[in-house]
Amino acid sequence: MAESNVKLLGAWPSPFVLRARIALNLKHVSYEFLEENLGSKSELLLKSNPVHKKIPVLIHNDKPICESLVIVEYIDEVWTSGPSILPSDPYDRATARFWAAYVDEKWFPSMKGIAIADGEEAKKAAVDQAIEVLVQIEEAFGNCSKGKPFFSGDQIGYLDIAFGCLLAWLRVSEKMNGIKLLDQAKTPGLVKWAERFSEDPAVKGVLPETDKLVEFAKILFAKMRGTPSE
Ligand SMILES: N[C@@H](CCC(=O)N[C@@H](CS)C(=O)NCC(=O)O)C(=O)O
Repeated sequence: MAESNVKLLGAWPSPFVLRARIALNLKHVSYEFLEENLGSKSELLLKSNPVHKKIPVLIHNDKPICESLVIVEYIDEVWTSGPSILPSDPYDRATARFWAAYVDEKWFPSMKGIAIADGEEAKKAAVDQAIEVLVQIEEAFGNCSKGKPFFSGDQIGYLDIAFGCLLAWLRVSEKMNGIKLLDQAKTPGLVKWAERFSEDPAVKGVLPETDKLVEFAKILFAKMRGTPSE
């Protein structure tokens, strides 16, 4: 159904914005995407998210909803005719929320740790630490998916979105550092899951291309380290 009253404030490289986009795609909600320049935030963004001033912000019927996982839950509750994003069972729902919080608290900082690590030794320590986190997520995948293709079962759901939005950045990290984060030996379930996730129709058109993201990342990481980019 076409929705003229749905706007998303975002930016193409943002993994958090991707969560909202995938959720809207899963529910077949059309929306207006407003690309933000984070170096010069729009009045609309500052007015819509005055607390954090961050993207994504979903604006539905002129009302702003902030924080990517809150947005995903909102989309699930408002557009009930599409497939459910959160599990229907309360225990499964609690488990999915637990692991989504783990992704934000552990996996996102791990990737950032690799990006800003200075020197070979620090980089190796950051990569080892990131792999430990991935091994935990691999175990969660086994428990949550119960042998099905996605964390949520037969189709993409809450935890797939929460973790999958960082997949393009994971590939960037692998490419820029010449490392393997997802591999057949330690995370075989996630290797297969990542292929399926990237190919899903709700994801395919919105997951940023690795090479384009690498170019963006070079500039971003140089800024984070305070050094000029090559
Ligand atoms: N916890 C937030 C994180 C959002 C976030 O960090 N967004 C970044 C872009 S990826 C942002 O808006 N940064 C701008 C800033 O920090 O000023 C969420 O899940 O929505």
